Amino acid sequence: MGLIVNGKWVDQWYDTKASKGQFERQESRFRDTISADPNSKYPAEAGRYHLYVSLACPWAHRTLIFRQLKQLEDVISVSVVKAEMLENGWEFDLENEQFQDHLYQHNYLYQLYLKAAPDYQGRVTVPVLWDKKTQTIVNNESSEIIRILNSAFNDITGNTDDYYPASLRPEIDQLNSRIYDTINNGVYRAGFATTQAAYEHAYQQLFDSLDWLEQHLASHRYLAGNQLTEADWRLFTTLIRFDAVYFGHFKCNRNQLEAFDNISGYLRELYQFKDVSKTVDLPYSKRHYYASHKTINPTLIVPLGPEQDFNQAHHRDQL
Ligand SMILES: N[C@@H](CCC(=O)N[C@@H](CS)C(=O)NCC(=O)O)C(=O)O
Repeated sequence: MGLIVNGKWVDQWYDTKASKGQFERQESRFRDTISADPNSKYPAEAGRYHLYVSLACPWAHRTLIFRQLKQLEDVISVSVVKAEMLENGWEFDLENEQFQDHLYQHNYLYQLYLKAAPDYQGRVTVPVLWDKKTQTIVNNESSEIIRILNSAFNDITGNTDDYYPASLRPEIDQLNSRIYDTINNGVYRAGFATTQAAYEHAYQQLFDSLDWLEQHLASHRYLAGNQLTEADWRLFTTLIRFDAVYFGHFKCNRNQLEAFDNISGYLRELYQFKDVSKTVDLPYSKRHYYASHKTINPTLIVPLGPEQDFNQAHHRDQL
């Protein structure tokens, strides 16, 4: 794990000294958009764009879910990096079709960032939304990529499902903000903390939010309104990894999600929705976290448990 400094890859773990042991996520640099307007910089076209993802990463996972829900499998192609992320950051495996860079046969994801912008400085993250035509990164911020996928290709696919409806936007924005800080990024803030105080602070905020969520979901089937929105999908990618990864590896261990009836029913409903389960790979995800973060798990041993079955009945339709 590392970053690009002056055009070169430097192997370095997150530096938390300046922030009193608190993990801080770097702002994404590429922030362009794709639009239905054929005269725009990046017009929506079938076959033009490509996603680079890791199946372990909750932010990249959002984009895979939207690709699935919005029926974009034949419109946007995908390359998946290897599960392990070690000295060279995200890598491809040239020997294995499943984990290849299908466009350029790169060995490492940082080579793609340098191809897009030789002056790029900083972390090399997934997801990346790539334009095959101009050979650059359109956007590497998942919260924006899912909004692009939510609407820009509607004329091509005919799928007009809207996960960010205008009437619910203020509510969705508010939910996203709390859930991002305390849950999505909260588990990382607990896991990557390097002082006891920073860990405890993140842990408290996380479980306060999960307690609130458990209560909210007792009387609401979904987070906002009576329909699935992006707020649910953004939350889902953290919840699905919780018991298998964050509970142990990131020390988010007051209790497992299994212990929350409403949250775990909700989680099963989302897992069973359409083809979402196709985007979930927990063995790969476990391998990524446990076998990459040497500072947290020096033996790199990947635990075998827990046994989980997200296909059980969820009973959420009674709400
Ligand atoms: N803001 C980004 C964050 C993406 C992100 O942090 N991805 C992680 C994987 S879960 C990553 O690639 N980390 C590599 C690194 O930080 O060096 C987004 O939401 O798209």
